[in-house]
Amino acid sequence: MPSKKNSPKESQLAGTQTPDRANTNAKLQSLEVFRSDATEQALRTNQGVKVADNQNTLKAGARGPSLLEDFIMREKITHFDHERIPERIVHARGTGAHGYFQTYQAHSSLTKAGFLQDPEKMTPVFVRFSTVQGPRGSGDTVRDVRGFAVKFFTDEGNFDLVGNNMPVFFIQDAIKFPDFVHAVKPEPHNEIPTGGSAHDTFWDFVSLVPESAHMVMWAMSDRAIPKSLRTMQGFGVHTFRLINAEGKSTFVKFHWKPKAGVCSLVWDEAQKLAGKDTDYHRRDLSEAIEMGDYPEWEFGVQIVPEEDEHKFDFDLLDPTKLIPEELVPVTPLGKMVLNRNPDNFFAETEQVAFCPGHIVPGIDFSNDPLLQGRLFSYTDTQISRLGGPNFHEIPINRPLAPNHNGQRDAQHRTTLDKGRASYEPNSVDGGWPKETPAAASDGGFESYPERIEAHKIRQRSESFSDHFSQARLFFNSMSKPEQEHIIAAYSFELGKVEREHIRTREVNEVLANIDLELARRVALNLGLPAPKAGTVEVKKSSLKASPALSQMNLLASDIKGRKVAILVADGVDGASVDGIVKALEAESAHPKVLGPTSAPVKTADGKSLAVDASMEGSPSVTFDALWVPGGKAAINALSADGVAMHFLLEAYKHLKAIGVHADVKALLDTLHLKTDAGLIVGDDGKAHAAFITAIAKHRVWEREAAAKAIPA
Ligand code: HDE
Repeated sequence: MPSKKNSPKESQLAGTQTPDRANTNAKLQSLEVFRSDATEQALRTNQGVKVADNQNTLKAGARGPSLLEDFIMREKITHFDHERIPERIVHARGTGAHGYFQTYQAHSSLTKAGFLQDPEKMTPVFVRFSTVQGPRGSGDTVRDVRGFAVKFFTDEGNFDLVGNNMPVFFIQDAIKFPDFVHAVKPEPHNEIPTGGSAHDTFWDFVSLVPESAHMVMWAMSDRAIPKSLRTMQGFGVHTFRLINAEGKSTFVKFHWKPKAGVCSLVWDEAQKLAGKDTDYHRRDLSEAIEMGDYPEWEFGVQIVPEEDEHKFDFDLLDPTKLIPEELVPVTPLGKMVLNRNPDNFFAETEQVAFCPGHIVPGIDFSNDPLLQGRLFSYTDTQISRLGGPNFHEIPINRPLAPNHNGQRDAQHRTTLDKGRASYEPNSVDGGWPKETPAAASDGGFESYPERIEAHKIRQRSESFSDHFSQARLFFNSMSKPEQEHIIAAYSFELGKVEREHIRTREVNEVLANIDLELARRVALNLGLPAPKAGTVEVKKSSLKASPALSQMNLLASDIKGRKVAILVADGVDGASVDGIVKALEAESAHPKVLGPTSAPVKTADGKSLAVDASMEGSPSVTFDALWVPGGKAAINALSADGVAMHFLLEAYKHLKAIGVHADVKALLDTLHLKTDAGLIVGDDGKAHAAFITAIAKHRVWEREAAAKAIPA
């Protein structure tokens, strides 16, 4: 369990409170009158009547029939009968958190957006992370793209940046989205598989639609099995515009870079976690916030001046392309900190309604045809999901900025509009509410007056026709272990495809155009004939590799927030446990003492040592690293305990840092585990330091070949 509890108010108000910060928080809190607290309140009906008996239905006699007049029971059951709302068509499984955004400085040369001007200002945000394919109850750790949607409650209205943890997308035109989603969703006849893309219809579609090649490569990479939501990058994907006070437009791509570094699960671990802890990612996020380990991201933009729009060997409007950071580095704008868990999952995380069309003055769209389609889809889908056009009145969606206009009525309207005029212009209400002319700052929203002279046609731009060069760039930018994981992922997924012609098409017509060796290896694993070189002439990318794409280059240098299991049993050396706990806590990591059961164990010197959990209840897949302290009797007990042995073998197989007391060496030999850069034997300060260094490296990649032989 998390140790340092943080009440919502405390955590929201955490940090040095400048008057402005306090104001922002106070303003938010004062607007949150809808947060209901039942402490010391009587149980009442929805009509406010106090309830005397919440245990028994009104009946004719103790053993008689129930009476229709029982309005208390009827109200309660009727409400219950309607508790569910439709889940999101995609991104149904998600989790959210509150926090704030703070700009580093005024970015007035780029944009007039108010929340990007004053470094003292804290703009409240609500973030929802999600998977794409699975339903609401599906596993967190499946191979999938992750949604990364941020709602900024700015003083000038809500800005929703509805992005993903990958910088590109599967398709180029919104009209293909229903086709893509139908293909990736479970097969229609048996609704299998839940949460994944390893099935015929997905691979049928993507092997027929080569524009998906780049994004499929990302989905087969380690990015699709993130270690935690806190270790994911976020991307706005499309090119947007920022507009400054002079009306000057600049193209940008939005980026979120996590302070905790970028890292992933290994595939076997991800699969096991989907069963052992379906809630692994949402639990990690909410516990981190509870413990005060507030996740933090740097917000940045890649900036492309208008005049450079056509200077790249791809089209800025094509959402299947990224701008390599080596060509245009990310300029940091500010930071986002998540510091408050929702009080109510349904009211906040489920009812939050994002829309890429929610922008504020200083931000504008590009003509990316995928983005343009999204501008329609999100509001439309909320109308059926949230039951009408008033979803902006649901507390979590309400802007902090006032929102007076002539829109009235419809289902679930909660605002009581005063005045007679629900039209504009009017004279009966003094003309209010009135338009605000666009201005350098604080003016009304004005679209960027882009000049367009064109024919009305259904056509894909020729500049969107290169589908393989960035997929190749991505593969070439990966480290050896990352490339091996990609090969394994294609082999695993295509191995689940029943129709051979689909497997063959993906290998010969897609993979062979990306990289012949990749295609050859996958073909070998599938028992297909060796593919010939691809027939598509692939544009030469100006870069051989983009190091910014490899997660190996994106690790954090510290071990802050990492979870370390310490295995104990009766007879453990108490001082040995103390030593490692102190060393880890000094690095702000979270050691957890695990015993054979949840009961305390006896140390070698007869003291009682409380354990945080049992090894079975907190399996190795939920930890970053493992330590086995000294104490001969304890080591003997662990050696005879299958759960403990499995724990050790599995941590080794998943390439985690392991530190053991010298007395455990014999056991390592029995299990055929060889010491390496991440398997440290010793119990002194030097061993502790080596262990901490190994944890910071995240995985012991050089162990991967040896780990394959481990049956765990
Ligand atoms: Fe979405 N998407 N999407 N999408 N999307 C939805 O909106 C859609 C796309 C993304 O946590 C839906 O409220 C179309 C790209 C996220 O609530 C729906 C197209 C990116 C979320 C919808 C796309 C995204 C959604 C379902 C192609 C990354 C979850 C429920 C034109 C930049 C937001 C809802 C949350 C959700 C439509 C493509 C990200 C159906 C038509 C590209 C993070 O409206």
